[in-house]
Amino acid sequence: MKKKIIISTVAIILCVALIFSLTAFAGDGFTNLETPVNAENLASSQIESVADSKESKKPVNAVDSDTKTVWKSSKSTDSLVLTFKEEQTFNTVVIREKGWKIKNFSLSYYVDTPGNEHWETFYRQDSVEDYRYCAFDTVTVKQLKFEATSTNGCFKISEIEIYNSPKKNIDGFRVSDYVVTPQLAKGELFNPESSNCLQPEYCDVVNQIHIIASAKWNNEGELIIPDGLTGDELKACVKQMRDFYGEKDLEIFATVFFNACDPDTVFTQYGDVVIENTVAFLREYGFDGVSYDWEYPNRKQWDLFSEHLINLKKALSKYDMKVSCAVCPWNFYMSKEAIDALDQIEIMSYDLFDNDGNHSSFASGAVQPVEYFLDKGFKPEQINLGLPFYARPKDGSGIWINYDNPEYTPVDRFQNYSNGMWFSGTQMTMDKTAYAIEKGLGGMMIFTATEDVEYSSDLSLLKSIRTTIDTRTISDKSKEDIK
Ligand SMILES: [Ca+2]
Repeated sequence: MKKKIIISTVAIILCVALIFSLTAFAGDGFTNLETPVNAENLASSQIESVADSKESKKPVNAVDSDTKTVWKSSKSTDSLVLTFKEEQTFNTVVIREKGWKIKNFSLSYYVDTPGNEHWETFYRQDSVEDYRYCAFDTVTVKQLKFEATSTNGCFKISEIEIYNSPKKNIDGFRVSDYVVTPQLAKGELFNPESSNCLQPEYCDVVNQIHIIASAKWNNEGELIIPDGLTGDELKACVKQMRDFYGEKDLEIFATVFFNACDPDTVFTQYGDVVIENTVAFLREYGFDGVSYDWEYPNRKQWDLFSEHLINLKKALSKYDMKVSCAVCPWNFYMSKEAIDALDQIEIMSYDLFDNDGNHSSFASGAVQPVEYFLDKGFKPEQINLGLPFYARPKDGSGIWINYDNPEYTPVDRFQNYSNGMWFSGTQMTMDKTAYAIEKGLGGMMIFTATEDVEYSSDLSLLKSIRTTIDTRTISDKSKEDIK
């Protein structure tokens, strides 16, 4: 999370993030990433022919199921036409690029209606960057065209894969959002006059809310409700949110900050006290769990923090309450025991600038962060992948633009770059959500839903998440409903 809450901290770490991101994303480390789809690759089994603009033989290297062989384009913009033996139905394309030359690409199918023959573009996005997972509504076609429409020169495609990904049987896919206490306390979230008012459909998408900052530690290990809010008001806020949801699934977490104390003192002198106080606080105010957002522990503090998390989870288990952390894909030293103790993490997979200045591309905002935390030992189901509902400038400067800012909101579902700013647009949001489902992740995290456009708009990011879950998953619960 973070953003405007602690912009100055963000600005300082930005430089560090930039260095890490450039280092982390500068190779072709993910070209061989295993595709998680449980389906046949139609590009290897059902292809009759494949041709580029020069009709050379090399294009076959893009569909030979060997990531070491590549099709190298003969010019900076080029296309590949894949013709199936017969019409194929699919909803997913994976593209693997060696090197990072592609800056815009599209997918089209051929419409052979007599008198109206043409290539119909149904998907467009920006960079490929090693591994690009593209999710879309099912198409049934005889020919598919991949076209790189803007590049930094001749490019190399090692594989194009095509799948008809079946619906995954998932119950309880999490969608977490952050709300801030001032918005709650002022009643903005439920005031139709306010731009921060939650729309009724919010409850159909978001099923977990983290309230920032419900409390801060002081140096005696007490949990202090921040200025501007009384205990009764906080209690009322939690109740109001539950009333808003009625019978619908909802978990509410108290996000706790360490910025009003010396955490080392609390850990070493009040370790047991702060755990007792946390349990009491969560029970008193009606929370389902605690979520930490510590940006950022130093190396030694990671050990103290890890110990705290293990002991806290033990104490909260008695009450069936959860422990969660917002985390960044670098400088992460949590112990394996603490990793196992956590119920979930929210990956802050944004503000991570790639070579194009995109702070949450598919590579920097999905592939790299997910692999990072799987590699650390998290189970997929513990992970919530973060989605920014805001843009950052290409130059990485300290500016945040809300998605619903009319001067910047993308004009169609494929657009991520707008007026010098990088968003994760509607299609990108679908791709990341579908990828998370495919990888078996526990869910998504949003920062934050109040920045979305109206739910009725085709550009609504919340709606994009909902649509992706509906088209890519089926739950035992919904199966029972069908019966
Ligand atoms: Ca190949």
